[in-house]
Amino acid sequence: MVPLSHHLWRETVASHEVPRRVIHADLDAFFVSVEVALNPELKGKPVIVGGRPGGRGVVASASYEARAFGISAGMPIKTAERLCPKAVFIQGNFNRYIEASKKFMAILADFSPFLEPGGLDEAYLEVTGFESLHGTIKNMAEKIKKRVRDELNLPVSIGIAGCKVVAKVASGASKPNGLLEVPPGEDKVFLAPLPVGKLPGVGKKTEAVLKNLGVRTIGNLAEMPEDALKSRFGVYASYLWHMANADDDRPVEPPGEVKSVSRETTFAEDSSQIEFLAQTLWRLTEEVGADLRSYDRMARTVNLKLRYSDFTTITRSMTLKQGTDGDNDIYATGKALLERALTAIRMPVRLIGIGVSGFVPKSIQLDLLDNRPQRLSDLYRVIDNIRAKYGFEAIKTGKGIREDD
Ligand code: DCP
Ligand code: CA
Repeated sequence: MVPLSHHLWRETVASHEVPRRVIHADLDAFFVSVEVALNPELKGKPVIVGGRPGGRGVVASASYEARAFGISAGMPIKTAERLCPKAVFIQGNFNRYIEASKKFMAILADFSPFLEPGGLDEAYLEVTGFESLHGTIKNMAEKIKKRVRDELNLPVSIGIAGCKVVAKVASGASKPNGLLEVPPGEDKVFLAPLPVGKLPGVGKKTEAVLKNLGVRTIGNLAEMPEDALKSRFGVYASYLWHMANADDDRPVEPPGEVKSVSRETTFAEDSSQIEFLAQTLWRLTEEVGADLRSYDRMARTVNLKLRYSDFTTITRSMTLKQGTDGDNDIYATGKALLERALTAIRMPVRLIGIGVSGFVPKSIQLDLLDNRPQRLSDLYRVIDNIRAKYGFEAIKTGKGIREDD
């Protein structure tokens, strides 16, 4: 499905006066639930994922059975052990959670192309006008819950409302393993009686300040004059007040596509030395190339940025015939641009930067006579992998060695 541009789509919906519907889905006791899914013996027990027992770590996730003992995320493991000595303590495995997260997001993406992850285990879905596909939005939410249960063996709570903030509060209010729909037009009355601490963004500190102002419920906050909040909360006041009033037209925004990659550095001392500038350029190019390859993209345009000692800043770019993801190509183009710029403006340089843009899909180069591009691409991948494991400094290629090394 090709997603329509969000604006086009929202306008179409608005013209039909379909009430806006937003889903917020959040996995229950995420890290713990992944462990329970792998080891069903843990089901129904107080389980805690966090640092080693007896160690200095904190609780990352606690099962609802553990929460009954007063255990919560962020609490030192030692305290949790005191509150519930018989709890099962698990150190956890982050890779497992990443895997589960990917599968969870993939299921959600089957229900709406307008998906905004809010972390590993939660996401918003814009589902306005999607009723006809599933009967009702509530049916749709039930289907999501069933797929997450059947395919991942994980419990998920879902809130449905007319805006993001209310959908999120609703999913929280429905936990664990809940489903709560706030009917169209009732967002504000739903929020009003809830304790103000339930509003996303209101932490313990804000809650205490609000309490001193006599604000206990979200409804109390909604009724405060916005100006009275400004003196206490500054720019944050307006956000809080609008959220409390369920006045939230923030769109569900899929994560932005990366359109360019660049690196730059400012020197301790300005320099006009071509060798030094070129070495720096190579070092920055390697980082840009690694980034580009990590996105699995090729780029056609190479951009060079220079700032001179008098702070004049120039950018120069060159577009190649074909896309590349190779450090050598990017560097050669960048260096040509650098040489040209240095001849044109004879002033010491205080900053140098290189970047690529104009991304094109990755194509395998089928050059039968010359497989050099493919071999180089393979080499860069090997280098990227080693650096990902051992750090960028683990491998240094010839051109990047600086005078001070
Ligand atoms: N997390 C963490 N440290 C914290 C809070 C959370 O490492 N202080 C991790 C572990 C959680 C995951 O993030 O499993 C998701 O955080 P949530 O706040 O959504 O908490 P849970 O999913 O564990 O519980 P629930 O959503 O049911 O309240
Ligand atoms: Ca969660």
